[in-house]
Amino acid sequence: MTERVLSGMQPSADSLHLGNYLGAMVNWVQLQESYDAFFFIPDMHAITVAQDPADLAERVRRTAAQYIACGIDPERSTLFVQSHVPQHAQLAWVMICQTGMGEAGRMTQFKDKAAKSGSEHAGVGLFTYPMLQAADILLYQPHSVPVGEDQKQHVELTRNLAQRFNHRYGETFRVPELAVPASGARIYDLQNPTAKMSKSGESPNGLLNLMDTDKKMAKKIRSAVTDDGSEIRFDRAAKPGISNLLSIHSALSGKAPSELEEEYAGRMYGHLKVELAELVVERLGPVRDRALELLEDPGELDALLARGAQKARSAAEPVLAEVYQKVGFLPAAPG
Ligand code: ATP
Ligand code: LTN
Repeated sequence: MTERVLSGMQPSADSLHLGNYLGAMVNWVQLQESYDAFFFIPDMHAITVAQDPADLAERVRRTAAQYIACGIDPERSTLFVQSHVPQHAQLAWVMICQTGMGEAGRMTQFKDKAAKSGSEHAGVGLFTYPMLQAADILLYQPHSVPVGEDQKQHVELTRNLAQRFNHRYGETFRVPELAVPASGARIYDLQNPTAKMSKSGESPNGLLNLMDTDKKMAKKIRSAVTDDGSEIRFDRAAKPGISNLLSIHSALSGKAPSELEEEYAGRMYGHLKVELAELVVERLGPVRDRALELLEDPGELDALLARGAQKARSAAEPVLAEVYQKVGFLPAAPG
């Protein structure tokens, strides 16, 4: 039987960014070739911070369109929206009841996000976010969960919860492996190249969006912050700006940074920027155009997501039923 993988990205902006694309999406697209892949849009996670309702619905569609435009094939992979599959919320409750206050309080993403909103104002949803994520994963019994470095702690918690449940109630869950891809590029902010590129970064020019116009993408690359000196060399500590541009180039062109150093020996920063801008536009322009094309027919997108949700529910239903039976819930009589 083909092994299964599962992952998701929050629909918390109008566009995915270059970090999401090179750090995760490119890897997902490859994985669907050899795995039974489940990719979903965690809209329930998105509401752990305030979202405008109309924006959220639109962003879910935009995220789905971008998944597909990047190469996720909805025929081959199961592509769905989290809130369309009620078993996620149902299993999340059971997971919450297995989790200790102490271990939940140690989650660094929770601590960071709670600090940002001022701990008194942080919603309880932020606290239970990792247990919902555990439910997302365990419902589908995946062999592994391809995520970035920042999600490692949540997958570790998921493994602990699976083991704890199995121990308390008898073998039920497969304990998933953590798959942080070694090849997944870590992309930094173009204006502040020691911070990771993120939707919540400080300068809009530091964030390269997949849905940006060609002109905007090129401009952001050309105005990226560079370092003192003039040598084009990969050295994360001494030359964070140039190293970031070389990483992006390397991830897009498939050339190793050392090869690029040779290619750019004796040339100026400006040359690297101009050529990288062309490469980015050449690669991401068609992705954006395809996403926009898909968004012209929201009915078709919704239908496709409905088919994905159906497939996901069929996989999730028996797992939740087993969990309910194991914890001792009285089966509801039919009718
Ligand atoms: P936030 O604005 O909350 O920081 P984000 O931009 O980091 O969000 P997520 O939705 O948390 O995006 O991440 C989706 C996926 O993209 C994860 O697997 C994550 O590891 C990966 N990812 C996000 N930013 C980068 C980056 N700068 N470089 C490489 N991978 C990234
Ligand atoms: N927390 C993840 C998104 C996410 C996820 C998941 C990833 C929610 N549920 C299950 C993998 C598996 C993020 O912010 N990137």
